Formats: sequence, C-alpha cells, structure tokens
Amino acid sequence: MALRTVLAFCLTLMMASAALATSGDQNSIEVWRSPTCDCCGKWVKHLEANGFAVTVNSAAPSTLEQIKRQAGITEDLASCHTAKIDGYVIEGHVPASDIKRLVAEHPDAIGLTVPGMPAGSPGMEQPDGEAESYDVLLVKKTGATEAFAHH
Ligand SMILES: [Cu+2]
Repeated sequence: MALRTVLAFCLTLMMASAALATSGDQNSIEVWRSPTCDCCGKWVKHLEANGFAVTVNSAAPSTLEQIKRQAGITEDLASCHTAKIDGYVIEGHVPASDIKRLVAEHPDAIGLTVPGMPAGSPGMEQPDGEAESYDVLLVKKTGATEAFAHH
C-alpha cells in the first residue's frame, strides 16, 4: 500500500472514531427492566427505531427499586423501566425526541420521568388507539419537578 493511501486510511479511521466518541455519550442508553415487562421491551424498540444504541439489563423488582431510589426517582415519580444516558436518568415511557432534547440542552438536573404508564406513550400504544395526554417531567437536583414537555 502506498504511504499516501495508508495515511488516508488512518485519517478516515481517526475521523470515524472521533465521530463515535462524540455521539457515544448522547446515543448510548442503558436500560434496567423486569424480564417480563412487555411495554418496557416496546419502549426499547422505540428508542432503537430512533437511533439509540440500547443496552438492556434484566433486573429483579427489588433491584429495580434500588436503582430508582439511588437515581433520585421517588415512588411518586416512578414507572416501569429505568434508563441512564449521558449522566441523566430516564424513568418510564419518555419519548425519544425528549431524550434527544435533554442531552442537547444539558440542563442541571437528574433527568426525565413519565410517572405511571400513560396509554398512548411510546411503548404503551393501545390496540384501540387510545391515548391520554401526559407530561414529561424534568427532575431537578433538589427533587422538585417541572414540565419538560406535554404530549
Ligand atoms: Cu411500561
């Protein structure tokens, strides 16, 4: 291989790994869920369909509970699955678009939650098309919440 070709190849590799490094933090999301949780699996598919690289961990209910509390998700803010991305916690059926906005805006906060499991949220699609309106809440470091998005 000519030296110039080798150099060009190295440069391409370097650029590719640089691109991976910058997008890695904001695209890689780790999820903890109960192995029997059907809507959790559907939410993971929603994230993958929106370009996230998802790592899924099966966790027993007591472990899940512990992960939520350690992340600052109290019982009234809790839902089924818990995820972490770029230093933030994502609780429940948060739409991928809101996660992308969170990591782009990078607010000083714990993360986002959709408490409970509203019908029609990503992963909670109903066979009859029923959809409730719901808020995505930004959880501040003080534990206070504010509306981040409304759907
Ligand atoms: Cu769910």
